[in-house]
Amino acid sequence: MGICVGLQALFDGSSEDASCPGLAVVPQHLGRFNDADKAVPHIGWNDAFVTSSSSLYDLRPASKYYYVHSFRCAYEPGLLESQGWTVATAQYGDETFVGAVARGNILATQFHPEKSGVAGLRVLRAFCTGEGAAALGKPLAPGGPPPPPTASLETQPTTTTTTTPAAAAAATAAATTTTTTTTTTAATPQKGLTRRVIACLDVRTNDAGDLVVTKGDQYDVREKSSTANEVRNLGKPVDMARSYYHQGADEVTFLNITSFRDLPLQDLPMLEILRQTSQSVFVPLTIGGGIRDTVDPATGARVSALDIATMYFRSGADKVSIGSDAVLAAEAYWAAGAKLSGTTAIEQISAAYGNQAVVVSVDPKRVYVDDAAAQGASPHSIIPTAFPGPNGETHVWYACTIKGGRETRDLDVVQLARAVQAMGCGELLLNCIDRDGTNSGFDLELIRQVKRAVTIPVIASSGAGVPAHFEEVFQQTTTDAALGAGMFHRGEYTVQQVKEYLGSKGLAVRGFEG
Ligand code: 1PR
Repeated sequence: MGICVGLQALFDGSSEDASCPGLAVVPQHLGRFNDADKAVPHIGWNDAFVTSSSSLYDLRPASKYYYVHSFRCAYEPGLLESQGWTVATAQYGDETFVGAVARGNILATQFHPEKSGVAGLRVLRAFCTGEGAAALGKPLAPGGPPPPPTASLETQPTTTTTTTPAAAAAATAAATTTTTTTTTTAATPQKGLTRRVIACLDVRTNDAGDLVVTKGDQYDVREKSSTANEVRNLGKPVDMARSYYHQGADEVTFLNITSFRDLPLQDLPMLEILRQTSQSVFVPLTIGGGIRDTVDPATGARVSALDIATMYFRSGADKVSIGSDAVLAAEAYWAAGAKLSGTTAIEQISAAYGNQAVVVSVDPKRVYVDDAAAQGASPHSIIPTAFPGPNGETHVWYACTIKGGRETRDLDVVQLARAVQAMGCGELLLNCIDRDGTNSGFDLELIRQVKRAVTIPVIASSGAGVPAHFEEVFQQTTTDAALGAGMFHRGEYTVQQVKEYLGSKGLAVRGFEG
């Protein structure tokens, strides 16, 4: 069985590296997705439709599977089938590509079954039990394929989250023994890539030494209502991640928000959080915080960003997210005349694990300028804004910050985005300090500006307060995904409610299969 690049290795070869032949088990060549009209890598939940009405390791037409890749086998109708392969396909933009192939005892999937929730676990079970091989290619039972889930949002558990730590703990405990309700909206699942909804957990140690999920207002995570001014505690990371998985979150992101000052090597609880989460949460996990070259203060040994990323991957992460270090690397890139050094964390990690494994988390802040200044010789990408500054300024540029917004740099988001894409970053997590925790909606002007600058996928983040904000960002920008934090942590809305809302507006979403 081959998964993702494991499928690709079975082919003749790939334009990814012309000098490296494949195993040639499947006689076709792979090429890169065309990024003229869509973001590449292709990241998210898409179909695996069997091209014949026959069985292929329990793939189901109403299910969605998680893909993350830049290279693909373009589907040529009938070609592989004529050689005895059973084939499943998916569509991205105007390209139809091979999502899975099987013949004899060989199964290869371009998607990640281990990250595709219950739909993916069914494929693994069919492979491991031998049932998939035994049924391969046989006509499906009379009545067609196994009955599709009742809705594009299927049977889903509901959970409650609340604001106090004690109640949050009770609620997250309840998440493991959730009440099940059946959703009956949006009866026809939509084809193609779905809108990704991501739950983000900012994690840090509180004053009592416990690792907690917290949430800031414009990055300030300390309670203002109490005299103790303690770190806001919204619950336990693993329990909350599990709860969001059951609500249908398409990905879960952990940001270790104080690791710019603490070395993750010594942050074993964070690694343990990843290990525990990946045992029961079968969607992609991203981890950010402290990924940079550093020195272990205990031993004096140099630890590379690649070593730290490797540690995170081995603990269950699928992607690592780089914040502060990416800003410094981008500054060096432009100072060197847009030349790659080959030594940055982004370059090293993407060379070892692929572009799709490297996310850059951006923490930009609005800098207002008036029109006259906008016409001047500023090196920054200045745009008009519908939200004037405190002195009526009509234009804005977005300055990158480091160390959790504590330090503002003379680098704008467009400069950062272009530099990190050149270095091999596969996706941008685009926060906005001005909107963070405000519940006032995403900064659409920022998102549009960054989307225009790059071809890699962008995750819109900061400001979500109601499900309509997700609809707004998907309808009014070309963002590839949208992320929420506070509205989920405070129990105001569930991920499921956001998806139901998007579904009711005609946007394709993945339903949770329980
Ligand atoms: O710089 O590589 O060590 O990474 C540190 C990481 O920690 C960065 O990704 C940075 O964004 C994050 N971080 C640092 N300080 C904070 C903080 O809040 N004080 N959190 C922080 C960033 C912002 C979002 C948040 C959205 C959505 N969190 O991820 O989840 O704004 O919030 P909302 O929906 O409630 O508005 P490094």
